[in-house]
Amino acid sequence: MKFLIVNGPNINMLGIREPDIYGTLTYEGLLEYLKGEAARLGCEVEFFQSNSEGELVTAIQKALGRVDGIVINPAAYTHTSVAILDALKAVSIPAVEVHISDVDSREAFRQISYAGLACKHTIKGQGFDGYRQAMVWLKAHCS
Ligand code: CA2
Repeated sequence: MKFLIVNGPNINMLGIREPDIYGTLTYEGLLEYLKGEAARLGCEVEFFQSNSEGELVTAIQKALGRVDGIVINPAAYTHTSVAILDALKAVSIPAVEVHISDVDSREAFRQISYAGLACKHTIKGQGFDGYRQAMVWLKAHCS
């Protein structure tokens, strides 16, 4: 199986600010960790991160016919973006939503997820391991 792992705005700042919420691993460190975990699962993986909503929509569209599953942390766009929701619905690729923090125990606005409406499963509050868990879930349910 091949997965696309999509990350939204400010995820490239991981490890630089707010380590109490988002941990101390950098974005590059996260990619290295996930490359290793994907290999252990016997899966291929590619990554995309952008701070721009339109670029995230385009990356999801371009995944059509190329990947078997999408792991997506739309970050702040989770709570605002109908465009990302529509892109996930348009490609209809099995998707799992990941949040590093436990959004349910944070501000009320973080408890609304538009993207999640198009995802088969959501993993919250598991830190960086949530992305690995999402790949495991997709492999078990969508292969
Ligand atoms: O918990 C998550 O993974 C979030 O998707 C992260 C988003 C936040 O807006 C969502 O509500 C929950 C924010 C990502 C920002 O990442 C930062 C990393 C380092 C320093 C500051 C922000």
